[in-house]
Amino acid sequence: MSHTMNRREFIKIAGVGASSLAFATPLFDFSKGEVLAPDTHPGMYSKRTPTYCEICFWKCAGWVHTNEAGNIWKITGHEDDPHSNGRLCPRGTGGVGMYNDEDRLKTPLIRTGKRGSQTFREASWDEAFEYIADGLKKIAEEHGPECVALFTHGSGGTYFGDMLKAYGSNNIAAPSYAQCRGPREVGFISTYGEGVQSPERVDIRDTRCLVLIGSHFGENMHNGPVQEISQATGKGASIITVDPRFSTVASKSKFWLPIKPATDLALLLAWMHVIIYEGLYDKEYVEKYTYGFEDLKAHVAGMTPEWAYGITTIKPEQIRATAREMANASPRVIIHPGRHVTWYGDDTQRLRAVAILNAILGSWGRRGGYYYPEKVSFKSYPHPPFPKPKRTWKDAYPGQYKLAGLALASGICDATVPTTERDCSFKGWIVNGTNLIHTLPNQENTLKAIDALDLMVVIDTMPMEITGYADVILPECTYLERYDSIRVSPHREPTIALRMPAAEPKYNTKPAWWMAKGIAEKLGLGHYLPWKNIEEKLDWELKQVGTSLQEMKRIGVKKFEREYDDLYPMEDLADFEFNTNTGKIELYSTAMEDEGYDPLPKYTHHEEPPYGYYRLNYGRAPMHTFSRTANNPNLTDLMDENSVWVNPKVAKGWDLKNDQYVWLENQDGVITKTPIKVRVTERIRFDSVFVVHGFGHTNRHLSRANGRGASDADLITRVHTDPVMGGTGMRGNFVTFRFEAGEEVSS
Ligand SMILES: Nc1nc2c(c(=O)[nH]1)N[C@H]1C(S)=C(S)[C@@H](COP(=O)(O)OP(=O)(O)OC[C@H]3O[C@@H](n4cnc5c(=O)[nH]c(N)nc54)[C@H](O)[C@@H]3O)O[C@H]1N2
Ligand SMILES: Nc1nc2c(c(=O)[nH]1)N[C@H]1C(S)=C(S)[C@@H](COP(=O)(O)OP(=O)(O)OC[C@H]3O[C@@H](n4cnc5c(=O)[nH]c(N)nc54)[C@H](O)[C@@H]3O)O[C@H]1N2
Ligand code: SF4
Ligand SMILES: [Mo]
Repeated sequence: MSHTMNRREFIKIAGVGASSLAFATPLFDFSKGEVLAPDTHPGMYSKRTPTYCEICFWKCAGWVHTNEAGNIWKITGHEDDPHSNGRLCPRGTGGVGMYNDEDRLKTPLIRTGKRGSQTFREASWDEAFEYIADGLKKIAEEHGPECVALFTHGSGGTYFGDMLKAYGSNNIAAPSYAQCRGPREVGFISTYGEGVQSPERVDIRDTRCLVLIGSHFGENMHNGPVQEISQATGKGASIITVDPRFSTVASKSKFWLPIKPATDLALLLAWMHVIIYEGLYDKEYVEKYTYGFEDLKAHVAGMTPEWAYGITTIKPEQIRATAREMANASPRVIIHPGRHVTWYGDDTQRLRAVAILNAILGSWGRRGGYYYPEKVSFKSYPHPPFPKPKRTWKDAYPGQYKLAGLALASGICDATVPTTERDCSFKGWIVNGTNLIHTLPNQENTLKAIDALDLMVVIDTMPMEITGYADVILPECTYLERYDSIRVSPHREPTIALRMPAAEPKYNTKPAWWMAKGIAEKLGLGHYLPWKNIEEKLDWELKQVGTSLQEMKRIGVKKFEREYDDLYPMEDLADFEFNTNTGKIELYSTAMEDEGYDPLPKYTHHEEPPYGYYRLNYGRAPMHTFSRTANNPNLTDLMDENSVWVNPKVAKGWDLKNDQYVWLENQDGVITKTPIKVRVTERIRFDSVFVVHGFGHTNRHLSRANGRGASDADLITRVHTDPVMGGTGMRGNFVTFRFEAGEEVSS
């Protein structure tokens, strides 16, 4: 029997019934979506090895099953893992497709033609490392090592990060900050002195009311919350969804508020108004824990539901009814902070408003609200202290983005484009597991930056848009073929998980730790990564917490006792000092005030689409994770292109028909590189269109993804940068329809 699953077998394992597949993806039924079929192939496998999933950043722990021939044939969830509870989402199950993808990068490549011309020659690992080390040494001599940056999203980043720090730079940026959850962390830290973290510390399981502002769970398939939403609604919890689009979860909600895009802050302030002026807030909690309540009360005095109606198009009685719904559930209510929150440039302030609303309802530190997670404190293998860099990316932005807690991927990109204002720009990029061309807004700017580089190294598993611009491409083996760092993430119970190889790496591919160590050695910096191999490193680290590599290979996931027995420290109003300037939950933020930002969130008006244009809205589909899965044979089988959602009124005006292909053109005259299918649907407002991110690839080596669907990233040329922390607001772009292709883009 072949070890590669056919479509029917795959669907069976993913638990996606044929009937739910008959619906378009957004109707994915998450109540039974991720249930595993029992082992239907007795005797089919001889072995299972532990892993954690790399298909998205929820990092579910699971088991990789290999058959007698040593081939991987399925992946299942790990029953002891709080991220997966024994069940994987369809993407996680489909991870096998990543291993089997015949388009994978197969050997190191060195560029031979012009940058971006996609002409490479095969190289040995030694040759590739030599090339990289030479390039890095030259940059260090001419400009200083601080002119090299690492962009990373994914597990291997730790190793390349250590290599970079040993070299003398700490410019390490992940797009999951400035293009994703950065504003949320800053908004919550400035309110509670702590961030939301990942996995989010929301106690959905025990909530009575879940408020989702944009967060489109069910399409956003993060496993834990999707499962907990089913649990909570099963116990009678209500959901309030605020979304201009009728999302999957909107269809399961008691209230759906189809808000006018870009106006959420007005709704949040009006909710505060109702809750405060109707006396519905948690008075004891507010009294005991918060700072600045009277200021907040005065601030929202005029922000009535009638005021907000004019802005949001949500009727005053709807605003009141939903505010009361939350208050009735209080403190077991969650105004969910969302995850991808870089929308309009005032995102930290919007997330501050979310944080404040939770505080006045007393949900932080309470059951059914926000819990206090714990993680295993994990020592890493000893190494000499890294040299101290003389400069960091922040020096490029004096007086700006003062509350940014992590490096900005977009900030480093901008500081790579040479200008006369800066005396030094970035000269070298190491790009690991992030397809920056589709990930950063403003592609033209990204390409300008790349063009100015002396060295660009890309570590990836697949030939993507970004690999096309590399000087050196290092092919990583997939997560199913390698060890990585131990997963240590905060949860209700501290838990660790092991990833180990379930099969030999295919082709001439290698794991990140091996590459980082090899490059460090070529640079004469091998002593900073002093372990012989990863097994030795992991075993040493695991022994510090009372386990071992041998034990973890057997059990995969290990739970630890909590150090503090305080999952809900504010449940009974016990004394608590918050890590803020005042030691209180700061409704009025002194940290924001000290840095010159508004201490209380204000509504600001955002530009609306001009006549004939529609706001470009984007999101997720349950079967895909952006670029990561674009070419995955199991997942392209389930969804192989995206479509543009168009309201029937708009479709009529433009005479658009279902399944017709069009191009989208934005306010700056930029046209999608590829055409996209029209989907006429009432589920989107007349002022917006919606596309799923992750399609419209142009790398011709992607046999399944190339030219399928269109990319929202092509159209995000306008960026509204958050002054507080540098997040890139990407939803202020407007598009119109075109019936022919733009001019061929030269590369
Ligand atoms: N299947 C799958 N799941 C994923 C991912 C994936 O790629 N695939 N990616 C993961 C990652 S990295 C992240 S960050 C999360 C992102 O997931 P979320 O945090 O849920 O993403 P958002 O972009 O906040 O939400 C998208 C929704 O916001 C709505 N929206 C657009 N504009 C507005 C507005 O002005 N106001 C309001 N209220 N809503 C608006 C859209 O209609 C859409 O339904 O998903 C994660 N889960
Ligand atoms: N236009 C637009 N831009 C966005 C978003 C959006 O919705 N629309 N979403 C934003 C959000 S929320 C986020 S989190 C970011 C995500 O942005 P990215 O993390 O850049 O996401 P991907 O585009 O999936 O890039 C993943 C890359 O990693 C590679 N890869 C996969 N597995 C491995 C591996 O094991 N090892 C290595 N070395 N490489 C691997 C894939 O082949 C791919 O090239 O994008 C942000 N940018
Ligand atoms: S949610 Fe799905 S894709 Fe993400 S880690 Fe879990 S199984 Fe993998
Ligand atoms: Mo994200």
